Parts: sequence; structure tokens; C-alpha cells
Amino acid sequence: MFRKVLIANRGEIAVRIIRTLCEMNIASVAVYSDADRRSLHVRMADEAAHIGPSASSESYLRIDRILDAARKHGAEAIHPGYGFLSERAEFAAACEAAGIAFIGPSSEAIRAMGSKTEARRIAVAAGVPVVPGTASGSKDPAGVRRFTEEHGYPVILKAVAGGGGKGMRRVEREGDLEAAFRDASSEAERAFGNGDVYIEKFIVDPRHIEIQIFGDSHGNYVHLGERECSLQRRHQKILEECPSPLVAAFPDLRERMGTAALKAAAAAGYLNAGTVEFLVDGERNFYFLEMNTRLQVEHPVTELVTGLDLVRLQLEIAAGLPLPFRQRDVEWRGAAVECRIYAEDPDNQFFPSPGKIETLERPAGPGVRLDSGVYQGWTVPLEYDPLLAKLAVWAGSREHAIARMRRALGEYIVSGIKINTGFFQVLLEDPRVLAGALHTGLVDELLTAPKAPAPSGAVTAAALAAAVHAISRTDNASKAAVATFAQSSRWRDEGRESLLR
Ligand code: MV4
Repeated sequence: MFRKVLIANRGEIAVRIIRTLCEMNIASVAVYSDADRRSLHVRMADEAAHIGPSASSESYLRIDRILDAARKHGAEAIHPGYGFLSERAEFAAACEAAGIAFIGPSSEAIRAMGSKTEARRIAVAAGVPVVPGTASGSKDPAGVRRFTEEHGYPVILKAVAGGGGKGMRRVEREGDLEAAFRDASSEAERAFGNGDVYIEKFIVDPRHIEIQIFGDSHGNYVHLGERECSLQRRHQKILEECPSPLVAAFPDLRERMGTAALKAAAAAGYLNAGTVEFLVDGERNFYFLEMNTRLQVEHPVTELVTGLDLVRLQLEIAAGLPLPFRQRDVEWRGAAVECRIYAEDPDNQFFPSPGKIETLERPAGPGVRLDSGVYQGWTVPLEYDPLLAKLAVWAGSREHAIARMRRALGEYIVSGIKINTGFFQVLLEDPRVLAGALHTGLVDELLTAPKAPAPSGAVTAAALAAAVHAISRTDNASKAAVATFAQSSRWRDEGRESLLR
């Protein structure tokens, strides 16, 4: 096993990785920018290397400086975390060339999966269902027009180099196709330096369910089941859970999606941790969407339900060890929910709210896990993603996990900055969320729900009494709160083209 590992990341995920290194008696090397001199990950690591100014382009994205730090500190391996360089094939290749183990898949696998059409090709070749669409991208709309002539509307245009919603356009009718194609292509060119666009049939109100997989260097593959990630806002996941309520209701789905995910991974000769994303339609048909070649933000819900440490598995596989268990040994117990805690103000259009954390009270108690990258007295820098922490809970049932999450959210109190815990309280009161009837548009629907009419003096006591009788107290409270969020969210939407609705 490695004796020393460098973490090419910051914040809560760097802290998460350091914790496992500590348990495995592996020395940790943090890297930090000017803005992160006093950050928790630097304090927790055994050693630390300054890698440049606050701008990530001058620090966390600098392959040369990170490799210099690894050599200087004698690190034998680098864990990239998520974001930053984690899915840059050239970073994995540079590590390989420097004789430093990259804790993740090969640079070729990262490059292959970075092309959405190449990933689709691999899935198709492996016999995994994909959404009907074109096999390759183009800068010329002729190919996608031919597709719509055969398959009709609605469709979705996607950037070949895309991800996270950039370079995507939903198109409802022939008249909009040409302009949408040009928009998607130029947006993709600006964002990824590649304006190639392909087309898929649009799946209406899908669920987003992903499968965690692992492959080792001995040819063993296992899947660790699914995560339900349908609750998103503007292509950012905000709440994730395991099991998916859909899989809980139709358990054969886990086996079928797990097997499909492993077929795609094996076809790509995939090594280490990966996530295969699927869209699931109203008839429970699932379609391969893309494969993420990194440890994901939401990995804790899988850890809570399977009892495994995914970072430990990554380290063991990168060190050449075989997976320490077989597929039949994997068990899923109870239910886990995770909320992403952001320094942002839900009452003010979810604007980032960086600043000094004056006071901080952290949730704890039975079944509560807090993966946090902050401490009281620290100043949240404005240069980076404002994710402060992930609050995850485990309980015997989904119902209990949600109750436990609401209890833990209530215990999470900060002053000096705004956090989004109140928004989760509202979300976790919504009848559709409680019923597990999730889809990727649900959060936006909640946020744009019409504002309840203001109470008027003319309302009679009798009418009030009847209304109170008809609608439960929690329902009222949640509607009022949702209306507040809806109002602020509409401000943000002004002047912006809504991507998919
Ligand atoms: C889709 C889709 C419907 N049909 N593809 C959005 C992010 C990107 N990874 C893929 N996305 C979608 N692709 C087809 N053919 C709907 C979405 C989508 C979505 C997917 C996952 C999670 C949230 C989403 C929010 C809106 C749209």
C-alpha cells in the first residue's frame, strides 16, 4: 500500500479523503492556494504544499505545480477528488508519465467517457440501452434534422464534450431546431472548445438514477447499487438518496441496472470507481446517459447503506490489490439521504453567501454523518464552489431517514453567512418528495409554483375555518415557504432562457 498520498483538491472532499488515509496509516499531503491558507483540509493533513494564487486556474488546475508538490513531498499517489482535475485525461496521463499513481481510471478511459457520443457507442456495443439518438456529433444540423424527420419531437441537443447542462437545448418543434442547434454549438464551443452537437429523443420528466461501480486490476467488477439523484436545481444535485424509492418499489431494477452498468464498464476496460448514469422514464425503462470517472459528491449515501468505505476501495485498487469482496457479498441495509449544505441564501435567489462563519453548531447524534470542510471562525472564500458540507443520515427506513434528516437540519446552525438548510426543510415536507414520486423537474416545479394569494380582510371567519380544515397545517406552512422561494427564483430566471421547460 502507498505510504504517502497527495490530495489534489480542497474543502470537504479533501477532508473526506484525509480521514481514510489517516485510518489506513497513510501520510497525507494537502495542496492549497492563497485563499486556502487557513482551510480545514490544510490543518488536517500531515503535510501541505502551497501551489499558487487563489484563482483555481493558477492553483488547483495547475498540473505542473501539483506534480511538483507530489515530487517534493515524496507522494507515491494522487487522489483527485471531484471537480478540478479529476476528469482531465491529461492529468491522469501526466501522473502516469511521472510515475505517480493516479487514483482513478486510466487516462484513456477518462478520455473515452469524456466524449458523450463515444460513451454511447461503448454502451451500445455492450448491449446497454441508450436513448434513441445520433451516433456522432456535428457542427452541421443536417444530421439532427434527418433524426427528427424519423423520430419527431420533443428532442434534446447535447454537446459531445458536454456535461452539467452546458451546450444542451430542448427543442419542441421543427421551427426552433436550426436556432437551437446554433446556440448549443456555440455555447459548447465557448465552454469546451468543441462545438460538436448530437441529438436524442427527449425523455419527459425522467428520474436520474446512477449506479456505483468498481473494477480492479484483476478483472473483478462489482456494483454497489444505485443512488437516486432526481432532486436537482439547474443541473446541480441537491439531495441524493439510497435506495432509490423507485428501486425500493421495484427491486429487480437494481439487479438489471447494476448488470447493465457493469457491462458498460467492462466493455471500456474500466478500472477503479465509476458511476454510470441512467435516465428512467415513466414506464421504468432505463437508458444509459453517461459515465462519470470520478468519486462522486454523493458517495456517502452508498457508504451508509453498504457499510463500505469507497475511498479505501479506490486506494486498494490503485495499489494493485484485488477487490476485497464479490458481488454476492454486497448487502444494502436501511436508507440514507444526503443534503448538500451550501453557503447561499435561498431567500435571495440562492445567491452565494461567502464570509466569516461567526458561530457554528453541527448536527450529531444517532445515524448522522457530517462531511464538512469548514470550522467556526473560518472565512468561506468567494473563489470556489460554496459547498460547505454534506449532511447525510442513515436509518432503518426512508421515512425514518427523512425524519432524522429534518431533525439534523434543525440542529445545523450558523451565523455570519447564510446556508440553505431551510430550503431542505421545505423540500422534505413536499408530498411528492415524501411519496418518493421524484423526477428531475420537481425542484423547479416547486420553486415556480404560483404564490398563494395574500390573506384579505374580507375573508370571513367561516371561510378561514373551512380552509384550515381542508388543508393540513404542514401543507399550509410548506406552501407559504415554497412561495417565498418561488418568488426569489423567478427573479433569477428573468432574462435567462430556461433550458428544458
Ligand atoms: C436528457 C433529458 C431528457 N431526455 N436526455 C441534463 C444533464 C445531462 N447530464 C443530461 N440531462 C438530461 N438529459 C434526454 N434524452 C433530461 C435531462 C435533464 C436532467 C438529467 C439529469 C438530471 C437532471 C436533469 C435536469 C433537466 C434535464
